[in-house]
Amino acid sequence: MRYQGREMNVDGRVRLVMESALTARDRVGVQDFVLLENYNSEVAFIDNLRRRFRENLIYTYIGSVLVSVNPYKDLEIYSKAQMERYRGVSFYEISPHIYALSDNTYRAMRTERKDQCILISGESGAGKTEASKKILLYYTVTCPTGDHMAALGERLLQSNPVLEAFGNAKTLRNDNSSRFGKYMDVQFDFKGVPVGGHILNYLLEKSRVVHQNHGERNFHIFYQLLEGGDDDLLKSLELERNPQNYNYLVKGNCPRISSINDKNSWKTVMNALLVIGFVEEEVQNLMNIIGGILHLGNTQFGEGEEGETYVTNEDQILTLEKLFGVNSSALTEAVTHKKLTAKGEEMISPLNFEQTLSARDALAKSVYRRTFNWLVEKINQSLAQKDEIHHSRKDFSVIGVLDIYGFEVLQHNSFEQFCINYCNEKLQQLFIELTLQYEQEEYETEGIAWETVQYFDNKIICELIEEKHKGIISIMNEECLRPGETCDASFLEKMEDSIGGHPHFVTHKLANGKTRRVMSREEFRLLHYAGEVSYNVNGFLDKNNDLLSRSLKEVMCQSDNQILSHCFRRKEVNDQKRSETASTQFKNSLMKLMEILMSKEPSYVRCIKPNDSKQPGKFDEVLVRHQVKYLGLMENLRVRRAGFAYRRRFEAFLQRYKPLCPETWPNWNGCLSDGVSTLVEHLGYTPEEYKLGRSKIFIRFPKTLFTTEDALEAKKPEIALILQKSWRGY
Ligand code: AOV
Ligand code: MG
Repeated sequence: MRYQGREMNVDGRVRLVMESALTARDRVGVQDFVLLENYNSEVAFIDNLRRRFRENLIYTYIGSVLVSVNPYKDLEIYSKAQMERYRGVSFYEISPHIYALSDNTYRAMRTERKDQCILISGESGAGKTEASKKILLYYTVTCPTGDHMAALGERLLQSNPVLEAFGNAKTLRNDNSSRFGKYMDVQFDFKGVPVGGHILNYLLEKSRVVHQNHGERNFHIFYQLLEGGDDDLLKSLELERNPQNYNYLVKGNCPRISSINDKNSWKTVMNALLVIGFVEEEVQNLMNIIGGILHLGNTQFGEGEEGETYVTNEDQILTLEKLFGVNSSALTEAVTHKKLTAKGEEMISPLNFEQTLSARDALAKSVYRRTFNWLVEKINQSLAQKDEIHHSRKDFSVIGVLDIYGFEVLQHNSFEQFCINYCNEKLQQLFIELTLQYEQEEYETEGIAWETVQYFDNKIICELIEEKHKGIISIMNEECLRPGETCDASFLEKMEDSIGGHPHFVTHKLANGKTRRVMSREEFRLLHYAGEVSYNVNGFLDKNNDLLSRSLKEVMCQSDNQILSHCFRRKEVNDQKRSETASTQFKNSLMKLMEILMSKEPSYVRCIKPNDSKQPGKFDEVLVRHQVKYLGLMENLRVRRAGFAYRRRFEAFLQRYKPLCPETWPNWNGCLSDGVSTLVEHLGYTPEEYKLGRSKIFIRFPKTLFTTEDALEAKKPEIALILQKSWRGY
């Protein structure tokens, strides 16, 4: 073997690689895209990703942004020993890693005393949730622990299996797809010890409780319970083991998946609940609810001569009486009738068959969503700082990790996909604003002339969705609130009337009054930043209204099950005010989220999905190119380079390269900027190769740096000799 190659880091360090054939750079590519010779070429960009992916190097930087490609196999790069390698080491000194980003963020929080956040984005199945778990693991393992904080780390970690059991499900895109958005704060005291945590959750896709597309499943917890729950528990819940016996679990026709072991997961979840501090009674109540939902789904109805409905399997309702802790006849009445108040008088009128089924499903969805929120609340209580007096708000800093549901295009897209994709638009917007803004600010503060880079700003799509009065959400709300007969079709018409000409909105109607034949009359299409998605409007208004009848709320708030009585409050029943629509609530919670993120120093992980078949080793170039495009990675790189490939504070630059110039070696006693000037002049840098800012040197081309590094490498033996001599007292 002989020395043939090397891998170079951005700060110029060279790792010698012994190779027999290819040079290392040929084989593994560059670890930071800014070092690509041809940084304008998408081909070169993707080629670099592919080379690295082939070598199991799934991480690559664009400056400080971490790009990650899902390997779809376990790589041995997440051990404790690996964590130690990255601990306290400068970002660019060793190969890119999620641990490097985690460590860098942690150190920035400590040294700059500024709250940080890590934003993880990418489409469904790209690896966001896995990344967020690795980050959390890194902090719980490497951060110092306080007296009672070892337990906190464990609780932080254990919150994941619980939330995933209740909030994740198998979809066509991902066997463990997050069906809720999650923002988790980890709070650190002044010594850098994690002292608390807090989770904000966003819009759970609750429609999954009652319906799943073919090839998809309900939330994991249902299958875990049936597969893993012991005989006594199942008996107490009157459940059978076979998921196919339950209406709410059969729709997707895929009860088992090879990548998931429900039995083991059940054990993990039960243990996690224990660690977090759930008591036995709470776990029993929780399972009563999960079992109850399955029984609710199996409740069947008949239709009477007058069109009224009645329950045909009374035994299910009796089981529900036990599990939900509610009165069975009150429940039956509330599912099959509605209460109306006319002229101050309360009247009861029967629901027809369809209405009864949707009342039943609305109850199941509402119970599940509220229980999920209760879980998050309980976890938050367990993660809250115990020592409130010593940790007033000023005393601690925060690292927030955002892991949301990724951009999603399905065969049939509905209200849920609309919300998920809207959320992704917002996040992309934030990325655009902050990365560009940050670069601009840095050039401005350093007094460097800035060259504008063209990029697609998705603000126009965000506005199309959320703008007051004119946006899709406003139009949808108006239709929901308008008295009289409104329906999904009238919502579509309203949109056509008011935003029909928008460049990112398409329906079957063409501007010239003709019809676009390829589109159904029930669809509207949005040209999202990440691609086109056709949404079917059926169900939009109902889902947006998200109404649960007053009678059902009344029954539920009298429940003996303590979780349910906590989730359904009498106050809500008495309150005559109409609650906000689902989309308005979601929009408002996203606005708040954006505020939280804007107040922190952001770091980014951009996740890429290498193929659609969840397979290791397969790099689907078309798919990857599409993601590189819409994530704006090329623009990101161009901005970074437009730009200078490399920037370094004067002292660091001088410290590293001063041996290359007799005037700066061994010490430079003048001002730093003059020292750097003297050094680069001696090295023969031309004016277009570099610029000096106020505190940093900016180098335009990677080649300049490579050459300087080569020179340093060549001089190393000589420097070592001099140093040795000086130590020996020569
Ligand atoms: P997502 O969070 O981005 O999708 P996940 O993080 O759940 O995607 O990743 C999907 C699957 O890919 C995981 O279950 C793993 O099998 C595999 N995977 C991802 N990252 C890694 C990794 N670093 N090493 C090994 N395997 C990995 V969604 O939640 O659907 O948007 O809503
Ligand atoms: Mg996820």
